[in-house]
Amino acid sequence: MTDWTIDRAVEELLRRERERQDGGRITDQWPELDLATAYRVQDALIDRKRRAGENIVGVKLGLTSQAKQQRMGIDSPLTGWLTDAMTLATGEAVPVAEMIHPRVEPEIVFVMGRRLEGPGVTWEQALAAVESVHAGFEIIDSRYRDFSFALPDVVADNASSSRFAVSAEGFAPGGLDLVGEACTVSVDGELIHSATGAAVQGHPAQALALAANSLARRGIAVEAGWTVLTGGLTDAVFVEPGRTVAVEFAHLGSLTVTSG
Ligand code: 0L1
Ligand code: MG
Repeated sequence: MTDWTIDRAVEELLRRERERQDGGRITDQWPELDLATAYRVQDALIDRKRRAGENIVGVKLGLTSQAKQQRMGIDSPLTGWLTDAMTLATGEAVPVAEMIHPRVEPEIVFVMGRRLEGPGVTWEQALAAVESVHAGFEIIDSRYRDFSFALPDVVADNASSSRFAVSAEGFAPGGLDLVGEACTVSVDGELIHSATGAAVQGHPAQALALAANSLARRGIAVEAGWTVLTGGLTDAVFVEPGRTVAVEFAHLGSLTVTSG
């Protein structure tokens, strides 16, 4: 019989984040932690942050591309919460001193024009609810040693969320080929990864539909005005002091990641 509870898991994950200390998988000690309970941990963790003054500004998808799924050894997408405290302004350096082992990954980002409520949302309906499409990146910073986790662990850990940035310029979805949209990730000018929007569930709007449909199981809708990160197109790269990561999209624009 385990002595782990939702509250204890929340405390442990918040402590690791606060003290910049990673640790073992919760599922090693709490093997019965199932996905539904893991999402209750995630929601309780975000409630703690909200009580401390943070506001929800959107939702993120994770593990929506094969590159990410293969790297993490998990073949199922997941969702997590974005809060205003995670936002990086354009050009703002990543505060690596506040983090454990940050990595950056490129994201196609939607800003919602209309509320989207599952179940049964199709990718076409999802895309029709989007106000604008942006280039973006996410800084992930798992509270687990070496980013090693099972699906319930990473769900409980709010999908490794840490920071994110979104380009100021956005584009109406109608005029874009999001499947063919090309993206590269370079470190100090050296090309490390490339992909197209097809990497994200075949079409990034499929990821948005997936978010709406899976949030609906918890009675939650994707709200108008929310930011949605559709999931890393490529594997993530470490953010290291003194190095510059460039995330460049063919039509959505480019962002630079530095650390400070
Ligand atoms: O730590 C991770 O890689 C899991 C979070 C998923 C990030 C993503 O695919 O966008
Ligand atoms: Mg991501």
